Amino acid sequence: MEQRSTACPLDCPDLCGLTVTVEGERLVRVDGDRRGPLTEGFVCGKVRKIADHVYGEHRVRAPKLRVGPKGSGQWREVTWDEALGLVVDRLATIRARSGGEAILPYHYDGSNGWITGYGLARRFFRRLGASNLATTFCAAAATRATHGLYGVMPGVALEDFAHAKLIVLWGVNPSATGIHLVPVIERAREAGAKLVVVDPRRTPLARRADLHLALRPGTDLPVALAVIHALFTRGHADRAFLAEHAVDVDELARRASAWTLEAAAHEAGVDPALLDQFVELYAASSPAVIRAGWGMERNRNGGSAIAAVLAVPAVAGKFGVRGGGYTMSNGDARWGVSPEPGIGEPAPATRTVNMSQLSTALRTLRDPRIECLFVYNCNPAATAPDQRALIEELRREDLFVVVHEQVMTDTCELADVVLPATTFLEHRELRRGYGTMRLFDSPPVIAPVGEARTNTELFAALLERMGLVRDGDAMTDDAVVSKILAGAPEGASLRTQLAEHAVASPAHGPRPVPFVDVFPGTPDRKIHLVPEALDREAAEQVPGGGLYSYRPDPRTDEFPLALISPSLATQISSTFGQLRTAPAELELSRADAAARGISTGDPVRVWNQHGEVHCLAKVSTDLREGVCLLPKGLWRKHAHNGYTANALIPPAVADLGGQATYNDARVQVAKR
Ligand SMILES: Nc1nc2c(c(=O)[nH]1)N[C@H]1C(S)=C(S)[C@@H](COP(=O)(O)OP(=O)(O)OC[C@H]3O[C@@H](n4cnc5c(=O)[nH]c(N)nc54)[C@H](O)[C@@H]3O)O[C@H]1N2
Ligand SMILES: Nc1nc2c(c(=O)[nH]1)N[C@H]1C(S)=C(S)[C@@H](COP(=O)(O)OP(=O)(O)OC[C@H]3O[C@@H](n4cnc5c(=O)[nH]c(N)nc54)[C@H](O)[C@@H]3O)O[C@H]1N2
Ligand SMILES: [Mo]
Repeated sequence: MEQRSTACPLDCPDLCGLTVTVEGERLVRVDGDRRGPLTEGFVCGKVRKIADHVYGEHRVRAPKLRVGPKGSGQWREVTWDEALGLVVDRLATIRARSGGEAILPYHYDGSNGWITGYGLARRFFRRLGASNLATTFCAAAATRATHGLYGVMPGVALEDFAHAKLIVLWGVNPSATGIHLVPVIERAREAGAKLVVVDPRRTPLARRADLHLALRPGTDLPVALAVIHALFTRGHADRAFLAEHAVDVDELARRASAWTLEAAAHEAGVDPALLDQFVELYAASSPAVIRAGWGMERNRNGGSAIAAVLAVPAVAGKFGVRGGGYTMSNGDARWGVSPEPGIGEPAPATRTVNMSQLSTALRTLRDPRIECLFVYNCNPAATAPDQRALIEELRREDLFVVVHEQVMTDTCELADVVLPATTFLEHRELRRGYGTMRLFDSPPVIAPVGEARTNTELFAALLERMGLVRDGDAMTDDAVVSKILAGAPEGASLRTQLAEHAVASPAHGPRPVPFVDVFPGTPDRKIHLVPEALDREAAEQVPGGGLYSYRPDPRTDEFPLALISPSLATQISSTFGQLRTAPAELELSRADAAARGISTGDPVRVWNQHGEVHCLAKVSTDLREGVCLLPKGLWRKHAHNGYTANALIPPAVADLGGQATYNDARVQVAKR
């Protein structure tokens, strides 16, 4: 037995250092270590059981070619040489006949690293002249809003929540999605901090909160604007801070004045007295931190909602003290290096396809139509919107689908070629946290399973076989890491830190205090409360509107219930879904269940104009009336008819960033 150090690059803010026990190059046990500030030696339940993922029956161990009709589950195992030969042949034929844009690379972040998430795949598809992909499943609206207001600037360090006197969890559920923040919140509470949760459902932390605003999904924008309006009109705005650090103050105040607390409370379906309490508590508390999450960006108003929520600490002047301000993505720590130099190829001026509208792109794009979908780090058949239409398109015999994967996902089942991929325990990765401000260089700690190859190995082989390699190209993980770290002055300090500890902090330190140690990354270093670019972009989506203009609830008499799909504690999106045996359950409020004669355990159907899901019902006391829930990340096998929440999600985008609107489904439910 031997213990080795690595880090967990799964899509989670916590970014844990890991101690991995290995016997004969095989994984025996995974524990959290203490190199990062939050992990405190414990690892989440998902990663503790990762051996079931690495060695389980669903693992793809060798390349496979489809032999029967699409989706029939008939495969022939082949050598890498044969599989690569076929892929290269098809790509070359499609490119020669229809142009590179007929090829669409399709990925999100997989394990969130700079090597597998970026890396040689980008170089390969750029050199092919393939279509570009806008990666909009997640954080697209949030990133646009944050960067519009603050530029690239890290927020409050998660470990500094311990200093806060008020913690506001706004559209975020750390009990499932970043558990290492929970003990920090508990410690702050023991020291007297108050807790507010803004979430349509009673999350585990909402149950313990001092105040829970159970608003209707998609109504964060009027609520945040009403809070801003009240801060201004009640004399709680920090005029000195705003004069020094912000622009567009009057314009924000003017736009916010459209919403009184009463009007916003009515729209959100909450008691106005609770909103009033929130304003007074927030104004009176310091340090006060708003932890903004991604639950509120995934609707028609998502971008403006995030912008309005992030404007709140500016208006109230909550920055400048440790534990005060906001936290959105701390991926905005100033690392001074980026993955781009590892690729060495600029993006071509080819067309861009929005990944959240894949069903529409496959159905309607012409000149050229998409003939090849090359999927890696992603499971769109389970995670993309408009699932029913998408699966119809993926079944097309004239669409060539390649999937590089660790396990036989729903997307693999619809592929022509499945190529076995390594997990993060089997390859090197460079990863910076988007919660904790650390950068880990995590080495492989076990031998690759079966014939699994890394993303780098796969795309290096494709570059070579298609004659696309150029002098000086980094072709291995090690060479890519060297190029990334050599790329900037800060690289030298990072290289030293990583060589010594395999973990590094940014130059501003791991716990910068906003407006003391770091300032907005906008050109004038000020907060732009109504950025022109965002205003213009929002106006394109909301005719006659702009930033902070509200689109009302899309519910109709036919489809009156809002369906949300928050994260499961047991998975990361659809990752690890193969290990879930429990069937899909639709959670309904007591009132909505009673109105339909539905009890826990009843088979139900949930439907709208996009699709239909057959599953079991669960009556929940944690949901407000008018809201139902099917979790994100379920696989097709979990529902009785092979469709998940994603079959109910419209292929529409939010007001900013082309963001998917996962929480904008409106549905009807009945007993089956
Ligand atoms: N265990 C686990 N951890 C994860 C993930 C996972 O799947 N499982 N996913 C990772 C990824 S990809 C991400 S992006 C993050 C996401 O992290 P979070 O943002 O915490 O994730 P969600 O569960 O999507 O949504 C959070 C909360 O938003 C609420 N919500 C839904 N609609 C609204 C709304 O309109 N307004 C408000 N205020 N709240 C709303 C939901 O009820 C939910 O409790 O977590 C990461 N960590
Ligand atoms: N209904 C609903 N759906 C949602 C959401 C929602 O709120 N509601 N939220 C969305 C969000 S926040 C996100 S981030 C997306 C995520 O959706 P996806 O991007 O599809 O992410 P995962 O479901 O985690 O699937 C990632 C896949 O990549 C594979 N993988 C991991 N590492 C590697 C690697 O190194 N190489 C290769 N080749 N493969 C690898 C994993 O095995 C896994 O199957 O889902 C979105 N889907
Ligand atoms: Mo995400």
